[in-house]
Amino acid sequence: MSQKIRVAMLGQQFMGRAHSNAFRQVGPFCSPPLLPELHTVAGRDGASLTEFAARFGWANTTTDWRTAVVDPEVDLVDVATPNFLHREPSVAALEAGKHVLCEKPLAGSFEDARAMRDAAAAAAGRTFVWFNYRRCPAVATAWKLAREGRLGRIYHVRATYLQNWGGPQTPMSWRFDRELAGSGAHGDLNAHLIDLARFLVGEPITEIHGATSRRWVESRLDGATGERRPTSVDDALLFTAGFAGGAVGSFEASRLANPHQNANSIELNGELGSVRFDFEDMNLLHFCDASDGAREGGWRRIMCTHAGEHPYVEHWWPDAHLIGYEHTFTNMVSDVLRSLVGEEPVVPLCDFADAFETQRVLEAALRAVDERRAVMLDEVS
Ligand code: SOE
Repeated sequence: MSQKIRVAMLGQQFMGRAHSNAFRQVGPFCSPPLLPELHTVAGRDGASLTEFAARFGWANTTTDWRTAVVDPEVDLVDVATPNFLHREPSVAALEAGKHVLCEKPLAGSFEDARAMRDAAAAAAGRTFVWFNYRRCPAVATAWKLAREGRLGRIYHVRATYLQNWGGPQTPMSWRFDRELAGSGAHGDLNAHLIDLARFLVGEPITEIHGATSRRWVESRLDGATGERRPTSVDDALLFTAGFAGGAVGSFEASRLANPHQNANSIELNGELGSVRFDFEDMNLLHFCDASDGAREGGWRRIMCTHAGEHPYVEHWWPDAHLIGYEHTFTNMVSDVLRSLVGEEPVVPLCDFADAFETQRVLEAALRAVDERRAVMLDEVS
């Protein structure tokens, strides 16, 4: 019988649903050493919270997150709130001795991210950030190939995260307000790309060059007031980067990139091999082995659906059956629970210190845009 870990989750929107589902699925599918108990969900709107809790199986609700994060019955706090509301609850939970799981990016502002990193360094509890795409079997396979030396020295990284939901018809929300979100497509989407690039290459990004951003939609309808409100974030932000080992990288995030839906894609070209992943075909990894030579060389299409060969597949269906977005969150909870009892996660987890390194890159790119110059990462600490 696995021991329980009692969870309080803050937030009941999209990520609240994704995380709740993961906490519920992890037991039956992944047989973790600890079983999450859905203790308390906190949210601002009491009426919808009751319905949410009943739907996902949370035992208690509260509209006061402060009580939830210090509740002595809670072991782990999951922060699934908008970016401006990551710092306060995370720090309070760490000070109360809890483990903290926080939604990406680590924070909206660099200052908040720094405070969170420092609080984590001083705390007894463990920290984790929901960079869920590391746990697609195809991405984890790419990571293993890179670690086994199959790519050799990495020369190029090409990363694009393209979505199409950010047109003028999309109403105002916290995501379009720089005070609340920190940035737009950049913090939302480039955060994933930077995390994946750092994770796969295994080297820090040391310099940012050639950054530019655009905001095409200047105001949006506020559903609550019926009036238009000004937006203050980027709709797209592109930059180029250099890695410590000499690789170069290009990064593109856009919310107005028809016809892409959730095209989170990354390609690494190395001396010995290349990999390419696109979330819109998430079970597939393209791999090129340079030793195949000119006659037979090219991309191999690897369906990452074989237990024992491809990470995480053994949790799910018989070989060759596909998995989806929600599984990446469950795979992550499985690794978090294993890590909490001292077991190795299938691929490395991201803690606040690691997510802070991604936040430094986000911040450096913002400065590069604002100041129209190259920014070295050692300027950003
Ligand atoms: C919206 O752009 C969003 O939901 C992001 O916030 C997520 O992190 C990404 O995984 C999917 O798109």
